[in-house]
Amino acid sequence: MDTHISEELIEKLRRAKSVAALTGAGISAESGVPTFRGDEGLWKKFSPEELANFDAFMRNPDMVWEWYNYRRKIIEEVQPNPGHLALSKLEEMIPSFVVITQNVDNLHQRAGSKNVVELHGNILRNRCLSCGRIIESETLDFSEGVPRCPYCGGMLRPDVVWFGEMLPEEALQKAYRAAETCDVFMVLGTSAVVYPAASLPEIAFRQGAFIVEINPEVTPVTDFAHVSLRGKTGEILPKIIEAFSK
Ligand code: BJW
Ligand code: ZN
Repeated sequence: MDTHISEELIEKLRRAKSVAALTGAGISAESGVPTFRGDEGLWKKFSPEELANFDAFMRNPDMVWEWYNYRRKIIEEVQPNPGHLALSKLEEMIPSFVVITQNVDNLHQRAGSKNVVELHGNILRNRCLSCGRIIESETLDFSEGVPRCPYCGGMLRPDVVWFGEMLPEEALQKAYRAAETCDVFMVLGTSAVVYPAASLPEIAFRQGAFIVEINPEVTPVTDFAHVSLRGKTGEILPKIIEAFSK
């Protein structure tokens, strides 16, 4: 596995005015949060495409809620790992730094990152299908099945983005702007197959940004990344900080 941190990479980061980091489930894997794809990522043999869509929710809301409750419980019990913490340190070292995350687990914020763009929502929030109000997770009541809105009695759903749904407009615009203007674009722990997030590394590459990938596996980004580090973000990102700080 290539885990060598080159002088070129550190030099690019030192000179960068603007850095964007796109993160996926892999960055939270070392905290103990399951990823989506691959054998270990599947929940009760369902793929994320089968669970994370509105039709599946309407067909079987109890099952989809069971999946989210299972995941929320894990997320509440785990801690940010050295990968999350390294990104919050990088934010302090680089003039403009943004984390663009596909994760809904809040771990970047808990690690201290301030400039976080959430592309796929947040599992700690819920939304009423009838009146659109946002309801925090602590107040949910599952005693009679699918939780209901305390204001209008409508069905509640997690405030996340499912397949076939639009991403939050402001978050998406911020992400595109960062990809279009950054000097270095980091792709961290994502299989980079879900759009439109998966288009961001390519947009950054086409405008001339230096592309750095960290992932134990090959992804579609590997083809055009300037540097592909084959390892875990929780191990490699702290080494980058160490080399950067010397
Ligand atoms: C480690 C590690 C360690 C492990 N260190 N690394 C063709 C072109 C363009 C678009 C489409 C298209 N066909 C279909 C579409 C649309 C669709 C799409 O992209 N489908 C693809 C599957 C093809 N996209 C959408 O529908 C999106 N909306 C949209 O496009 O709106 C416009 C539109 C509207 C109507 C019709 C058509 C278009 C919405 C996508 C929403 C995705 N939602 C989910 C669920 C979010 C809520 C939740 O969490 O429950 O988002 S699905 C799931 O996948 C989740 C993730 O954010 C997302 C990405 O997964 P991620 O993070 O990459 O995880 P994994 O598991 O795939 O990968 C983990 C990686 O980590 C692996 O590579 C490991 O090797 C690595 N790893 N340990 C570093 N320690
Ligand atoms: Zn309501």
